[in-house]
Parts: sequence; C-alpha cells; structure tokens
Amino acid sequence: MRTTTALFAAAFAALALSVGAPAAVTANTLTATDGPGFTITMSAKSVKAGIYTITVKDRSNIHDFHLTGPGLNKATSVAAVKTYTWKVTLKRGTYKFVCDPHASIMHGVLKVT
Ligand SMILES: [Cu+2]
Repeated sequence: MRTTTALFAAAFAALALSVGAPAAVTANTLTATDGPGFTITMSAKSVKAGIYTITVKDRSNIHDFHLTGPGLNKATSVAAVKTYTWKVTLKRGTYKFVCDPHASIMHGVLKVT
C-alpha cells in the first residue's frame, strides 16, 4: 500500500513537471548518421508532420548527409566530420536522404504523414 502511494506520488510529480515544461515534452527529435562505413541512417522511417530538431552525425570525410523533400534541401559537408543540429519543418510527403558521392548505395526515405 505504501509502495502504491509512493508510486502515485512519483507519477503525479512527473505529471506536474511535464505540465510545467511542455516544450521539452513535445520536442520532436530525429537522429541521422552517415559513416564511418558506407551506411546512412535516420532514426525513424515515418513521423508526423511538424517542427523537428534533427541531430546529424556526419562521421566521415568521404560522405555527406543530404536531406530533400517538401520545402527542404539541406546537406552536410562531405569533407567535414561534424555533428550538425538542424531545426526543420517536415511537411506531409516523402523525404529522401542520400550521401551525394555514393547516392546509389547510400540512401533512405523518411515518410511524413
Ligand atoms: Cu558516401
């Protein structure tokens, strides 16, 4: 019984915190990577339309990460090995991402509904 009360109190505290900080709770985040091998990834295959923060980890000096789709065309530098933070608006449709130098083998799709 005491455990149940404590759990309820913890849950209520968490709820109160979330109400106090809606921005943190509703943040839409994605993580994208390219390299170090011949791989390119996006952390989701499908997301709802909205404003997203995409952390792009460009881990190779022979690859880039290039995202295109409705209203968007953004790319990292091929030469740079760097983590980028992109704030983007994703609209309904199909977004494609590629590594430009190796687009035939390094590519993927992000659906936005
Ligand atoms: Cu590449």
